[in-house]
Amino acid sequence: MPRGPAGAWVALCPLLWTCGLALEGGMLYPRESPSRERKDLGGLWSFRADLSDSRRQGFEQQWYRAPLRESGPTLDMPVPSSFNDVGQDRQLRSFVGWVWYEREATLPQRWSQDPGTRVVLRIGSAHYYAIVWVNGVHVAEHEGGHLPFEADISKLVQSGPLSSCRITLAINNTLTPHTLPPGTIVYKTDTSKYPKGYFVQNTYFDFFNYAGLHRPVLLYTTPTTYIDDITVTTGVDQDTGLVDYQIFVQGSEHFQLEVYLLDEEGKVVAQGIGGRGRLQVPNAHLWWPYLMHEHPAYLYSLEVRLTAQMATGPVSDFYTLPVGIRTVAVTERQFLINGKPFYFHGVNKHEDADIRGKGFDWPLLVKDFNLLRWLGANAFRTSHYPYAEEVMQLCDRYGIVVIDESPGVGIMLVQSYSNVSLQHHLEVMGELVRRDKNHPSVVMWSVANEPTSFLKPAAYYFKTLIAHTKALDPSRPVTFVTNSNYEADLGAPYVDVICVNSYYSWYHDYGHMEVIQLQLATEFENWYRTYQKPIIQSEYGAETIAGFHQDPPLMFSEEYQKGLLEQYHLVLDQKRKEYVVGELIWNFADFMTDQSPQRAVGNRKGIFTRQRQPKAAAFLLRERYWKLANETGHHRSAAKSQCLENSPFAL
Ligand code: BDP
Repeated sequence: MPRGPAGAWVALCPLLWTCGLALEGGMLYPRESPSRERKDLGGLWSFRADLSDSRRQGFEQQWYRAPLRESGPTLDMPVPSSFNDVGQDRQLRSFVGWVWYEREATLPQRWSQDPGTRVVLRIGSAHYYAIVWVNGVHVAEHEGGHLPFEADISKLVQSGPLSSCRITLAINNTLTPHTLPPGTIVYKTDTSKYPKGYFVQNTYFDFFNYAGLHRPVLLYTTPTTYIDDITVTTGVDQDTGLVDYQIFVQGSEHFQLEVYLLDEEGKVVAQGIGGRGRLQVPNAHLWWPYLMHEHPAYLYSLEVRLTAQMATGPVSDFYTLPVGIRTVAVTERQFLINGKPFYFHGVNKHEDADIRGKGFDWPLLVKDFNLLRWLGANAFRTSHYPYAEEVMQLCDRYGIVVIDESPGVGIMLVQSYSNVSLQHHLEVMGELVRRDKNHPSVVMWSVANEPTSFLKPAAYYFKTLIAHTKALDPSRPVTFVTNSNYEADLGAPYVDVICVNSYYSWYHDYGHMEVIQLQLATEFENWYRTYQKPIIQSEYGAETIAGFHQDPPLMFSEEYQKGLLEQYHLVLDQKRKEYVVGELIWNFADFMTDQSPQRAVGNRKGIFTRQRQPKAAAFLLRERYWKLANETGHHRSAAKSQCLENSPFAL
């Protein structure tokens, strides 16, 4: 089915866009095991942007048919990385259309010769639309830049004498009113001002539309009868942990499954057989958030062993899933984890850094988690799209609680509420839940950020979307993040928690920090009176250029950012005794945006610079977050056990 306004699409897209495939199978993170191997395809790939006016030359000339270097000049492109900021070419930085990536992979002989081995190509994320060929044969297509997709390429790699294969991807970063996030292509037709065919891409969100292969690309193997998916939900009954599991197998109907739950010492604490069941763990160690318990983030390992009798002999597959036992519940005024009130004190992030853009990078990730723990942050929201799986794994390991957000940011236009858009959004929620359902750190889904939820079609859209998400995962609350007026918000009746963004004394009443307390308190009261649901201050902040100082404070100075935050904190401190259950600063770090007169080389509302150096506000928040943690009564021992001697409250 064609997607988007024909004019824009026909010019940029060679193929008709399909409406996204229904979810088939699981999306378990590829882990090595005695039955599974993996090969990372990170490194240098060959790259070319299709600069032709139509952006279709690559398809017309079938660049996937032969090595890319044979159809023209190529660049070296690192993977994972955005392609935008690694070069010196202005045209490539802001390029809109198809880019081509290619690399050869050499396979271990067994992979290409053993018919009992299944070889899978997995792309962690390709922004935004991707088509994949292996040795010139089309193997996959995927819409959406923030979730993984796979292709079973066993037949292809096992069909000839070759022990290597050529992987080609065409990736298009064009956004339409029906993509997530949405955007539009606008042709500038006034020939007195613009050359013929001139177009720009407009987006309705405040971050740069980085593109490319942003996350790891892997090859991995399983046996041909294999564990395809596992769903785990957990509960607690007195001191007993309950682990409900469901396992999906592909490749054969005749198999046995054994499951073992191991504690952190490797001791089996429960076991079961069959594709579904409940494991009971007496005196279970619960998964607690960071700073809420002296042993936060306790993870068990669920070892799944599959055996099947095939014509060729017995086959085994092994997969180990980390499992945190915890519960989540929402009352009229509280957010409960393991039955205890949880207060979110944390940040909103972006996947963003110098040079690599949105490219996954371990050093950056570890630095960010070290900063979060230094700050005493216990939570973040994946504003405004799903983050890399490796990020979620670290959240599980460190006890950082996550509000897991879909790429539904910038839903502004009426067309973005159409059935086509809704259908796609439902599919994206399906992909997100499928990928992240087993992470104990994920405590709530956020389906969108700041949609125009006062527009009439928003009522049906959000009712459907939220009901669908709850049906996919009944174990977690669902929200979307609003900045509209409490009376006008047509989605609010359907959410479990009200997440509100506000920028008092920044986007209005410039410089007048004295009005923040009144305005914020009034807003909280209005929301709570109307909906009787817990509230999270899901964004607040001020643009701050590191090193700008003004006292008395002026906008953009470090003093102003601090002063504004302090005014918010006064109100938050009153309302958290009632129904406010969290505060997430906008933003963890400065990040790149589109160019505009409002942005001085990106958004500067970070409490850290883009290079992760603290502004004065970071120290203010650090003091506050450790104090908040202290109030739970657990943090002293928690801080001690995690050797955080340098916390302001260390013993
Ligand atoms: C909020 C948006 C966020 C922006 C922020 C800002 O949710 O994406 O970056 O405003 O203006 O409304 O800094």
